Amino acid sequence: MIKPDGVQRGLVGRIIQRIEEKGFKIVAMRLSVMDKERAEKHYAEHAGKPFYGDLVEFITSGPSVQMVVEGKGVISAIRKMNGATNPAEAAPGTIRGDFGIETGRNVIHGSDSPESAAREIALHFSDSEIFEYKRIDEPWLYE
Ligand code: IDP
Repeated sequence: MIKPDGVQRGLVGRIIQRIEEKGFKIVAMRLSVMDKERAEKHYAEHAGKPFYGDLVEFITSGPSVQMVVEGKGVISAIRKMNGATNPAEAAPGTIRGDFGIETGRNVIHGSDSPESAAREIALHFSDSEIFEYKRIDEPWLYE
């Protein structure tokens, strides 16, 4: 997910470009303003933490881009591409390292396990919004 700060700062194109150029396939995508209920479910694991209220307020504050991205090793690769949660600690070359300053405005979210990906995909997309297709470069990406 490209968070509302990423959308407001005009970073959507550059972030999607990184994902596509890496070779990952976008199989679902939407721009929407997340409502409070969906945001609370999305971040349920953080409920009760001191930053939870601010996080829900921020994530619902404007349009964000939700995506389902597919490819071999995609979960760990995207988290590496996103960089450390705190942009101040994120390596240059990562999205947060290149585009962010503070943890509460860290531009992008990526699922951290197959289980959380499945839960988050089900929360944000219906089956009919997720597309199965071949990218023409797949034989040049996979041995
Ligand atoms: P992640 O996004 O790198 O997986 P998590 O620890 O799962 O990091 O935290 C989810 C999101 O909650 C972070 O991306 C960030 O937006 C926010 N967050 C986490 N810790 C803090 C904090 O200490 N202050 C403010 N926001 C935080």
